[in-house]
Amino acid sequence: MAYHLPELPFAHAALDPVIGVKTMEIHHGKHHNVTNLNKAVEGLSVPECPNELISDLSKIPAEKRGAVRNNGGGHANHSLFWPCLAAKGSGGSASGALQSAIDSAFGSLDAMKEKFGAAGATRFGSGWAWLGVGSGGKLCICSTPNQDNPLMGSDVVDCPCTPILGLDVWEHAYYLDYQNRRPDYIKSFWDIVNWVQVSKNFEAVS
Ligand code: MN3
Repeated sequence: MAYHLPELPFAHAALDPVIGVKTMEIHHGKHHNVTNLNKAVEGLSVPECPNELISDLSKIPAEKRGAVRNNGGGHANHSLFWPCLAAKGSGGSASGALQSAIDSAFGSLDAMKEKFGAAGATRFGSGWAWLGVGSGGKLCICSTPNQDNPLMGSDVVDCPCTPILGLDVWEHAYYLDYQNRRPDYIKSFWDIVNWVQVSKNFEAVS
């Protein structure tokens, strides 16, 4: 069993200028790397799906758990992230079901964006902002440090849920394009969200 780097569902230049070609080449080609994950799980019987792998870290031997948390989390996070992006103008809009869930949880799409943006902007250091489906099927927003994922559960994260949209707020995700201006990156991110994919992710959980 070896994990593989998923192909990008678009060209490296497709997201320019929101995310530039150089950032995409380095981010997908270098930072999203499964080599250390495959080393960490060598000899273990592990599920093929990275989401399943990170959902129960207690199954991983203690001496490898930290490496699987970091590298498995990174693989799961980026594997969700790439398909949630699309060239400006091509991402469509939220399905009726997703829009209703957003309205009921946050009041409006704009209110959701504001809360999500704040989660990403206030995450100290490296991490992710998430829109996820929590207990009772209600949408929630949170952020996690490093490569933690809300699927890791309440032992690891303070916002257990199933993410349907994630935003990488590590500096490697935006520094070439925005330098220290993380809030500008987050604001521009909404121009390249693939709402068709996010709606599919929502349906798969609901
Ligand atoms: Mn990254």
